[in-house]
Amino acid sequence: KEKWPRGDEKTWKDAIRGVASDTPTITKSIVNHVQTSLARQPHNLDDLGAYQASALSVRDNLIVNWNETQLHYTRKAPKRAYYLSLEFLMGRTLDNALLNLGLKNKYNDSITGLGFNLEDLIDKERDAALGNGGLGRLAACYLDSSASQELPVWGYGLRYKYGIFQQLIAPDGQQLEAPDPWLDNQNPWELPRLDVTYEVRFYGHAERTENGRAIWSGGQEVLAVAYDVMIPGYDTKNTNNLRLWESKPKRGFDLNSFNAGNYEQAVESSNSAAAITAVLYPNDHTTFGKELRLKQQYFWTAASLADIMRRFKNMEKPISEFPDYVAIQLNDTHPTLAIPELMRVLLDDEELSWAEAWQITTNTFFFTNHTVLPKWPIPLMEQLLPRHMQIIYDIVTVEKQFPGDRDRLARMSIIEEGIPKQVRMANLACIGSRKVNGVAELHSELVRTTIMKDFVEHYGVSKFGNVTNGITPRRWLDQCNPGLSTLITESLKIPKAAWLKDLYKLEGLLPFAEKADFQKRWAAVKLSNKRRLAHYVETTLGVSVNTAAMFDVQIKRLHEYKRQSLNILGVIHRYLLLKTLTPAQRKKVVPKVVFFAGKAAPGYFIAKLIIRLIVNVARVLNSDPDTKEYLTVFFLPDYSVSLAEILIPASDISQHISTAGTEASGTSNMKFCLNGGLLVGTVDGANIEIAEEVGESNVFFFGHLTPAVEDLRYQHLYHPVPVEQKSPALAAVLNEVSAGRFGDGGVYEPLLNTIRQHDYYLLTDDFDSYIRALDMVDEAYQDRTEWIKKSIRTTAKMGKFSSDRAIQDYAQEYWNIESTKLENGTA
Ligand code: T68
Repeated sequence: KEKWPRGDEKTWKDAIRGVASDTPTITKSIVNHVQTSLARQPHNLDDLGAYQASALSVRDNLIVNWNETQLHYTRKAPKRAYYLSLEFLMGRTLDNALLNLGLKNKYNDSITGLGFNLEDLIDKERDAALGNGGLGRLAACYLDSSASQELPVWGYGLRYKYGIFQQLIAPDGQQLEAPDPWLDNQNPWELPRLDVTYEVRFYGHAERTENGRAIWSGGQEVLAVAYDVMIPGYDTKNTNNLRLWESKPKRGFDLNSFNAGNYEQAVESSNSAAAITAVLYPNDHTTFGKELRLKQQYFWTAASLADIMRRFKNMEKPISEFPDYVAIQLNDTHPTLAIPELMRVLLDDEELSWAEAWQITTNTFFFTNHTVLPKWPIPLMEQLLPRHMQIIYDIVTVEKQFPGDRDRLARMSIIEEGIPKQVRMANLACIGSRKVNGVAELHSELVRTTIMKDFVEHYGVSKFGNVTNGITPRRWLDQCNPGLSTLITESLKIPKAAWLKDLYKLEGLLPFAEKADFQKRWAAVKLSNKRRLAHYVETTLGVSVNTAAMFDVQIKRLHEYKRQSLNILGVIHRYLLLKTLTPAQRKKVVPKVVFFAGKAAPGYFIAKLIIRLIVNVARVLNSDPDTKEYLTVFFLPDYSVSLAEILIPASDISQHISTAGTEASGTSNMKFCLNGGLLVGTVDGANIEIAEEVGESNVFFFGHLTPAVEDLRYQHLYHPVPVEQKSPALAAVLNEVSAGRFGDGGVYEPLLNTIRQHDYYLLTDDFDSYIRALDMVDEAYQDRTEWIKKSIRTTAKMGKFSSDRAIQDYAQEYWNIESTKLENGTA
């Protein structure tokens, strides 16, 4: 081996920089970046330039820690876990990195000294929005918790050139979509690793040879290029890695065509390679049957597995020990192709027997179910991935020892008969994994008793667990609600890091719920957060907001099952009631501002119609002189992680009102409660566990329970009862909409018909109890002191919902990995 370092050791050692941790060094580093990295002059530097220079300076610090952590992991060679997710909804990085590094105050001093305002610079950063919603944001929280707990966990995903679309709302309420060119201003938070590349093949032919092996050749080959995103832990030097793949043509372009003068042809193949990671699919819950989507899934799993395999091989251990060093978590069914891909590598490249390969594979993977079950049409799979289809058929043949009747066999099969035949990814993921889990108690129970019932009987119940989701308290309290964070630290009289790393310590707030002085400070923080939101609304929508009113918030993807429709119909009901009151009577009503935000999948017609209704209801209510003092509605366009950070701390009440049994968990419910907002919700997903923690008296539950849902749907289909009979209040609301009170009623007919006809999401069944729950909210809100107590107690009981707890569950019960702390100067 070569001597290291080359040249004189002292020369190197003296020159190697550490983390810039004092104000003069930080200032120097920022100015350096202004001058050299950005090639800009101090006298014409704007906020964007100052943001970029500050970000580059922080990035230098992250790189120092990241390098040392990676070297430390390589030397220690612990078992590692890999989190495969097609989505990482990271949001902004600067503020989070400063807080995790513990350098926010110092950077603030430097930046102030240079004549800028740190909060303004933070606002210049574009969100990294490489995800649709809960599933992608969960992945981001889990990375924060893994690094903060010094666990050797890497994320693997795709580096989409365009993230989730930008949402615009036309004056008539229609959602319009624009691209999200988030990389246009350059991205200081990633390190291009142009030397880390893998070739990924599509199409071609697979020819079986001997011993179950095959040679896969021909087709198209594209290159996967690694980009590394540094994930700083909180209050630790450990800095983990998120590796995102970009697709590139294997050769710049087709030289033969180019030389023959056919330039279009020459660039075509390079375009099709680049297309793979061009854009995030904006459909949550449904994206199947699309060839490009299947290409994304294979491209990403193949590159990630090749990278994992290379790292494992560097350790020079026997291949049979692979599962002792590698655990791979599949975030939903999207990465399921990793299972046949690992089999392909072990069979065709490593030349293992089927039994050896299957043993390794089924001890490596873990599968989390989040939602419905996508399938892939076999003709498409056969064409794109011929070798994987062979392996899937072999898994079907070899693993077909499921006993029982033909119906059960058919249900458990990886292949679904029909035209065309389909591959059931969830069944494949279950059969190929060591353990399967749902994301909240109720959901995991539904996985065990319905979705995977036959598999539970076959494998035994111990293969099927639950890990209730969690959220990182660093971003979702300390970062988004600094006022509350400071109040908590001062009151608990322990260092901030102590409770941020052990969220159960918030229970220490319980006695303060009774103290008048603390209640006052708690309420003052809430009010200042409401003012911050009001200021945002005023600057973006140009209208003023009554901060003395109750703030009621529903922010999530637009979906029929999430029932934003129930909320807006409830708002109309409240409005109609207000209109019947005398001015004197109105004065007794709790004034309320209702906020909505969320994107609809571009092709989801009914979801877009719901947005349109909300916007038009807002237009009518906000300009009605009789009522606008008491009830206003806002639809805030272009919901994002950064917008959530403003909305969540400002809420008095938030709505999580999915039809029972449809929301796997929900995670924003946890964020609101952590920030002292109370919940209105159905008995669904993690709402149930939140109520268990904070006590049912602090949650406003309503609606039918999961076991009733199936029967009610049956009734709607076969014994429908008119809305007028079931809920006269709802019928009155629907009639007002039809009659054109909020613009042309005809526009909304398709939406109203979903309710009047099969009412799959049971709005008619739940409407009256929903209204009663909101009445109880009003009543409780009138008693300000009691309300503040509820708010404090809610925050105090949120310990369970830290993503640190969730990640500990995965590390211990699933992955079997341990913390590997980077001590000062370890590496
Ligand atoms: C969500 N799922 C669940 N899916 O709906 C939510 N799906 O209850 C849960 O809290 C959260 O996962 C975390 O477990 C999603 O967000 C998707 O976004 C999605 C995207 C593409 C394809 C399928």
